[in-house]
Amino acid sequence: MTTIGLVQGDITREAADAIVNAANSSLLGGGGVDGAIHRRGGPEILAECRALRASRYGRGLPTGQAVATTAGKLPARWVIHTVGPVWSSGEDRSGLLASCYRESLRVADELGARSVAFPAISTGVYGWPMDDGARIAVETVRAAETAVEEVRFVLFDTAAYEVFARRVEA
Ligand code: AR6
Repeated sequence: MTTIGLVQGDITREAADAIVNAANSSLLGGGGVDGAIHRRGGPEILAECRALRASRYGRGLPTGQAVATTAGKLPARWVIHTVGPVWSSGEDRSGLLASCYRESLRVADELGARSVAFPAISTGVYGWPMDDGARIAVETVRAAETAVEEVRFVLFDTAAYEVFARRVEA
């Protein structure tokens, strides 16, 4: 049984076995969560990302998939990088967003991680509406078959926290 917790704050401050990065296919950094993780985690994370690009992911990490690196100086053992879909009003990409949560938990299981902190994937630069992003996040984690004992959603602001809280209570 996986427990779901909610925290308002900066995910780079969370102590968990693994924290999830809302990355892009390049794995080479960006803004939002991704920028904060590389800034605070230090150059070791980027070095492992570059090595992944030079080996398994020559063409980048596909949307909906996940891969782990060290967490560098962050208070976690691993960063699990996943690539959310860009929001589209014309096309339903929710399967890809659900896949980010499912695949991140699968990677966490491979690592032996027991606690995982997630941001609200795709709800920033990638434009996904917060309420729908929260619905997919909570439903997918609840349905996942995983040995992860604790999933914590780390929401940047009060509004996002309240949206997630309503979905968790629903
Ligand atoms: N801690 C927790 N949540 C945060 C933090 C933080 N430090 N910073 C932002 N958020 P985003 P995406 C929230 O844009 O939409 C990057 O450039 C934010 O308010 O980080 O998946 C990547 O390189 C929002 O609710 O990720 C990609 O190119 C949520 O985290 C692209 O952005 C996700 O926002 C990915 O876009």
